[in-house]
Amino acid sequence: MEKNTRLILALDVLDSDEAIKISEDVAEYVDAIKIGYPIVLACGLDIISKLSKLAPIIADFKIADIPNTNRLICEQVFDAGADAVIVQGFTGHDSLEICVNLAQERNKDIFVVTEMSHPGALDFMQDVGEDIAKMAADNKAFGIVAPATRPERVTEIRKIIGDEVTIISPGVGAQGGSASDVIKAGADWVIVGRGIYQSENPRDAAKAIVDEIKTVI
Ligand code: NUP
Repeated sequence: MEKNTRLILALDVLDSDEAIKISEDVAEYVDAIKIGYPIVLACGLDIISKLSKLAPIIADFKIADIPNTNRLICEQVFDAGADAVIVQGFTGHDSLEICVNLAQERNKDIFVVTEMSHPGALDFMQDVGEDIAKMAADNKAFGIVAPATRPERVTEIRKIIGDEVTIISPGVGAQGGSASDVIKAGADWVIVGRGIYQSENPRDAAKAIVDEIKTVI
């Protein structure tokens, strides 16, 4: 994934034509499109190969299973045309390692969730966020998913993982986070969903975020 605009579109829409139209409109301003359960359950796995013509695809399935099942899921998702998969870190090193090994064989990327962006992440996840970040770096994951709603945590996690591991950060806009603040805090990319696809003009919304990011890099 090339670091160019530093914006990733989270495409949580349920209609295939709408998904393609929005993606075409914003393609110039995004380095990747993140898809997840909502769009795949509504439109089918084929949507990945359709969208992959417009941008690299990150499959946000937050995989969280035993190593063998994780591998089977990653194989299906890579076969469907995704360039990267998001996995949960709390399942431990062996569940992660098998995904990273498969991704390396296929020239694909794995992102690991440390602590999520919503308030409930403080109930259980935040306490293990640093340990998960360290495990992700030790196992040579391509990147971490860390919360734009808590830029100070992104800075903490950056200290743990160093500069080799990337950080993609959701929570900008609808969840209250700021694109420029989290980039300053150490994120490589921001992930934005509703702030783009629910706006009247998704292309202008994407451009505005990219322009904001440019003011701090
Ligand atoms: O911690 C996370 N927070 C989060 O919002 C991890 C995620 N993967 N996401 C996803 O990012 C979420 O599922 C959605 O697809 C996107 C944020 O969308 P929005 O709040 O910008 O609409």
